Amino acid sequence: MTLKLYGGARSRASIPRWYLEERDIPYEWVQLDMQAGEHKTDAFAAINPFAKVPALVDQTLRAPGGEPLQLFESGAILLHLADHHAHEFTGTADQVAAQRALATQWVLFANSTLAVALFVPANREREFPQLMTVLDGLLAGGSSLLAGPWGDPLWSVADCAVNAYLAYLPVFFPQIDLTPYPNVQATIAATQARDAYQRGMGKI
Ligand SMILES: N[C@@H](CCC(=O)N[C@@H](CS)C(=O)NCC(=O)O)C(=O)O
Repeated sequence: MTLKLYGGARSRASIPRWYLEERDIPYEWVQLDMQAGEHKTDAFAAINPFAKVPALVDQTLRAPGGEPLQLFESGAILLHLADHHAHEFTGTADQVAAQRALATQWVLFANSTLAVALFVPANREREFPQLMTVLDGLLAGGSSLLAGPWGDPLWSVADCAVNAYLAYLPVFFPQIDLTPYPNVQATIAATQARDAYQRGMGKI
């Protein structure tokens, strides 16, 4: 298999796994037993020296040293899959550059701003309502965050990155009242109903 995705149960590796399932990209899933410390072995350190999942080994490309490309950070993996394997950014060179820039913006927003607002309790109180209010407006009508005249108007790597975190909300924070954010609630329901989400991510 040319793509190997390393992950663990209930880990962020489900996010790139969802993307791979959504785009029908063949891959091998390597589930590490993190309880048993399998992510802390020398063998895995050769793939991600920081001993965290997800990590991807892509045999279709070579790193500068000649070895197969190895990537860590879920956002970097998502953007690589979208760009190189799903060919998600299309059109003229300028359109591709704009789509790639916007996709990068949303993936970094999801993994830094949104993730920190959700998972760091102090930030959750301070930042959560403002972020949710803006997202709720942007998600009105069930539109893709990268909807536009080019690209897939229905679903994109930006939606994968952001909606994965939104769908974490009822799982990890069932006490948070989402009724002030009906479009976020609808997005979570629509996300959970996607077949590829259930295959890739539903096991969290
Ligand atoms: N920013 C990283 C976070 C990676 C991360 O913290 N992964 C967790 C699982 S969700 C992990 O491997 N933790 C194991 C450890 O820190 O020992 C990403 O998005 O990939």
